[in-house]
Amino acid sequence: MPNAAITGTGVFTPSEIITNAELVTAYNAYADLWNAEHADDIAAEKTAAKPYSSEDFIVAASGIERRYVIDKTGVLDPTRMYPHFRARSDDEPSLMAEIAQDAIAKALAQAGITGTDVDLVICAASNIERAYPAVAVEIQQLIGAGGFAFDMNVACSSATFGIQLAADMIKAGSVRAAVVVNPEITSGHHEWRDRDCHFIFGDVCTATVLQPEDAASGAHFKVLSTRCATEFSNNIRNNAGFLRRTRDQMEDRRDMQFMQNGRRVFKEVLPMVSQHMADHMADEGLTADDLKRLWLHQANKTMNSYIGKKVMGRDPEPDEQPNILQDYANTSSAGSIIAFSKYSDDLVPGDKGIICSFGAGYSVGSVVVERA
Ligand code: CO8
Repeated sequence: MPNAAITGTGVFTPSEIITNAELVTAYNAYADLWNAEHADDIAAEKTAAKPYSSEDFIVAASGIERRYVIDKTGVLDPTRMYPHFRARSDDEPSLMAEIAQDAIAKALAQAGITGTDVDLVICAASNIERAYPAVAVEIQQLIGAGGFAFDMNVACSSATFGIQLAADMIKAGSVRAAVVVNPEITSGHHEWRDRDCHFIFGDVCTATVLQPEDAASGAHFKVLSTRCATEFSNNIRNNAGFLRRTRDQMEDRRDMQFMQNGRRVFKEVLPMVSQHMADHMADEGLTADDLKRLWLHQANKTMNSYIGKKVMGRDPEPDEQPNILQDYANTSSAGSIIAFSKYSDDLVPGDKGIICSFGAGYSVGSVVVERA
């Protein structure tokens, strides 16, 4: 059975940045408009006024300082608060496919192969822009790949779950070169009008190329082992879906965007992830001393520090557990892959590390890799 290897990664980063200052100014302007519109109800204590958001809170609670988005004008317009994406005809590449192409081109270049070498494309993301045909099949055609392609969604764990699928298929011999691509356009399904979470997300796309190890032409990472786990929870949820129009209460649209009970997520996911990583390491005969790096899901800096400390048995050095969320915010499934892509070149043959994602579902996925 051939061993699977990660032979290339790529990141598409949008050109537009929203700083916390810009975000808070827009949110507070929206709150002023809303409060003026509901002044009578607020005065009669029928509803509460919307309080202001604050930059200090955002940095202290999350570690996030800015985020990239595909369109900032729509997000920052207090009368709108979601992006403007131009309508596309069915004959044009969809937006997810377009950004996927960019990330995939970079990953393929690093792997030293072309799209025609690829025989599996998995588009793994926390929202897919249409039901069918699969965006992955569109991407397959755009990059000139053969074989087959499909979409999958495990929210923040989509990338690691996709990597496990691709690695298993490579080991089984059913594919020779796989691309797992994560176009995360979170700005489209985020609720920018909710003070509790308006600062959390950003847009990005990551791509990972996997091949049998003997096909790798340059430096690569052996996939030593993968592990995925899920446990049902309503604490991170989005109710948008095709049955929506069959129901009567169409006017309530808040639950069609990202919703979470952040405190409970924080409390429940931390032990789940720490135990998952500890079990995975123990089963692979690995101790903290064997690990050079942790590339964790990028949702919250305090959360990552806690997990890093649990796994390493001490506070990890910054270069042992790189964070990118201060610049990118939470990019759902792409976060751990951005960290891996940007902070793995310096490892030397024999160095080991773990890519780990966690989020809605709940879901947690870990990939143990070794530099070769
Ligand atoms: N400005 C000022 N004050 C605020 C703000 C704000 N923006 N927001 C809340 N506050 C106030 C609250 O009102 C509260 O005030 P009080 O104490 O008077 O009641 C106080 O600050 C504390 O509020 P919280 O308890 O909510 O704050 P926390 O310290 O818990 O921090 C976090 C909030 C940052 C959200 C934190 O709970 C967290 O990070 N939790 C984990 C989140 C997480 O990891 N979620 C994973 C989601 S991602 C995922 O799975 C992918 C889903 C699919 C992608 C969707 C893309 C759109």
